[in-house]
Amino acid sequence: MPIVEMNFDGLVGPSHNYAGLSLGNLASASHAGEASYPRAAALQGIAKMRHNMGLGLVQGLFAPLPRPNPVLLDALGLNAIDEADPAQRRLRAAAWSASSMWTANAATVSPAPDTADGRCHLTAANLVTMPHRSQEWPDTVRQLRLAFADTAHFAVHDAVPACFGDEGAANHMRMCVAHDAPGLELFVYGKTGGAFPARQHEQASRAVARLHGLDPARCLFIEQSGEAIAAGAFHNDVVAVANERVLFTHEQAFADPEGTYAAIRTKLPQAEIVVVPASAVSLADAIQSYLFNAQLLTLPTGEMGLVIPLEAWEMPSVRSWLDGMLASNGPIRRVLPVDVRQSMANGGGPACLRLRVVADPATIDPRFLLDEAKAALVERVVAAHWPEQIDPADLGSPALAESVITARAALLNALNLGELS
Ligand code: SUG
Repeated sequence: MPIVEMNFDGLVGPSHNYAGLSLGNLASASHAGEASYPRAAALQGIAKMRHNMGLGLVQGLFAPLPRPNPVLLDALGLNAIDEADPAQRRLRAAAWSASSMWTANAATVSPAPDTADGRCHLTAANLVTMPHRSQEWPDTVRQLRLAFADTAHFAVHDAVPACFGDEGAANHMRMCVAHDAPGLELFVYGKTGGAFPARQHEQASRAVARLHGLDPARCLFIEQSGEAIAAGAFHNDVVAVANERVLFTHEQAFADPEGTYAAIRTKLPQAEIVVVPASAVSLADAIQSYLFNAQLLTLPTGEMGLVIPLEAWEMPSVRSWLDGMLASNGPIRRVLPVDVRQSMANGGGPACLRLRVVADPATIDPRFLLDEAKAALVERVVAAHWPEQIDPADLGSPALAESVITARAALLNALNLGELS
């Protein structure tokens, strides 16, 4: 079977909530303290997966990680806290975060055509900049080693050391003439010193490239613009996305846009770079609408489609730019809006919710691949077990903890994934 691009979406976990934990993520900050709707959130995510399967694409699924996380609660001495202390409550909220749903931050993936040993390499992201995300990687790597257990085709690496922050595929893009051809891997890092943290460190990106055995001639290390980070682009995938020969980017995404485009064109002469100017869509509108946090997909017809959040479709500046693009003769031929509002309110659009893996589906543990019957099964588990609503003040409630733990156990049981219990 040929190697193809697959998208592995993280199922929204039963503890999905708005605790405002992510400094520099404007959506997370602006929805802090609101009630969340885990059941509706997970159903929205499954509907997106079904939508993309309906386009004729291979879809995968990752299970939520254990929450509240007993390892973090023990390690930080949070099993009995002073409820009057907001700092302790905030730390406890970290252990409840369902942030592993954003699988674009699970790992960086280099497909087999790019690597020295001809295997697909995955390095789990350490996510050290945000405490609530730094707890993810040991459980993430466990899941990756199960899904990609075939060591003839995959190598799964532990996260790079915590001295260098790594946010995974959200700060990595791959360009190529076709998914199964050797690619140009673009690593985007930030420089510290701005109003918000720069989460991706250049040395983490360089370490990942070495671990994956990439050819230095087919890698670019690109500085993200400080302006973009300060405006709320806490990951590069908030302002740029690539697929095959196309890079779709806001003009203020990179510190040196013209130099970046020139370097890409030198290494990949077939590259088509679609730049959205700030005069058409401001950085603020791009970040609020999540236009670029889109899935740019090659459809079975060969044309490219852009799966965007409804928020982007509804924003007048973005809509008029998209209408113009569709009327032109550009490489992106379809725009496909989806509703992931519950995730969006925490800063997670369609692209955050998926990890792209280019490989032969037959080499992947089938329990992680989705079809219509499995989507229906997961929907039934969610409908039966996911809490309908969580108020951030409920975090810490033993009854809620019990129902969240039971919900995940029901899912693992339904998917026959007892190894992850
Ligand atoms: O890391 N939000 C996530 C959103 C991740 C989006 N991923 C990509 N851009 N690929 C983050 O900031 C919010 C959690 C809270 O506030 O409770 C959160 O973690």
